[in-house]
Amino acid sequence: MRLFFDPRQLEHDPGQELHNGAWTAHSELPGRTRAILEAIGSTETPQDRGEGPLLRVHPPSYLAFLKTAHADWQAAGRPGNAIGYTWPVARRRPLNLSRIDAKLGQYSYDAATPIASGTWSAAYWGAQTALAAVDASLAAENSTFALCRPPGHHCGADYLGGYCYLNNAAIAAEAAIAAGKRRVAILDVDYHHGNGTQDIFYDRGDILFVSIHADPATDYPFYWGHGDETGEGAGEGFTLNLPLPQGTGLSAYRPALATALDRIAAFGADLLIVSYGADTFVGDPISHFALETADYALIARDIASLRLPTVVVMEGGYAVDALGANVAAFLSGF
Ligand code: OKP
Ligand code: ZN
Repeated sequence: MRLFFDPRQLEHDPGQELHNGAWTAHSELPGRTRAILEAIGSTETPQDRGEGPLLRVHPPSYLAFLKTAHADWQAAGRPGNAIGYTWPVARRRPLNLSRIDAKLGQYSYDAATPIASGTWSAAYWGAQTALAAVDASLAAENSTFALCRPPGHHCGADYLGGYCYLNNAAIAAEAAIAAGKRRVAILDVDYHHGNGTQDIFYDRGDILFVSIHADPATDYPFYWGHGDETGEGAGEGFTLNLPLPQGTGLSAYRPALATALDRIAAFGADLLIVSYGADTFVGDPISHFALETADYALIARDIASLRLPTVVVMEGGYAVDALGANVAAFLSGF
């Protein structure tokens, strides 16, 4: 299995997040990635495929915002990292906004996702890592791992949130379509619903989105990931959400996985992209499922039984001491 990673992804260090009314240490640390690297051994550095593949998902205005947000924040004399304080919930529409605070509200949906000095570079190279993995999977018709950081699945076409700035899985899916693949399936097995990925492909019939996650009735991102969200227009029936209660362990997880895999098999995908989060682990500090390290090998083997070329894209996982072992167990299933 070829493994891809770019060290520039470590330059992102969000520091703090606003959580439950207080500044707390940010869970999405560079040390997460170092722990994974130690467990999986050497990786390949992606080539630079430029901004073209990112623009298949994200509009130029959003990329322009991301690139300069931290510098704009500093130019406004602000301390720390850029974060919004007001959000256009009603009738959000394209506006030519100049103030950094206005732009932050326009292009984000939460206060957990600060933009630091290294954020753009890290997110850019994370997306390049995903693109390198797709190309390798398509060329050899086998499975690859994209060690992306920061994660991507909460990020929509033109908004950041949930620790995510560029949607790596969506960028990978669009690259496969651009390379001539007709149908791409995305299986999201992070603890949290991949609301950004779902939103990007909600009206698409050629990109299936299937997600197993904590019930949004109790867990972030609250507003999306409910079972009655099934897609719209040409995408009706091409979104499948399988929410599970807090406390879920392997015995309840596996039947949901079987349902997800049946849907993917029926879809007839040419390529599978797995948004993999190890925050379903029993010891995860911000999550509430009960999977064990050894369970990841079983889950991955179930997924691999689809016999599809598969790109595993790293999303969350915050139990840093167990993260390397959890990722290695998952990859062993391929
Ligand atoms: C990113 B990924 C929990 C606060 C949750 C945001 C979570 C983002 C998760 N105490 N805040 O899906 O792992
Ligand atoms: Zn997560």
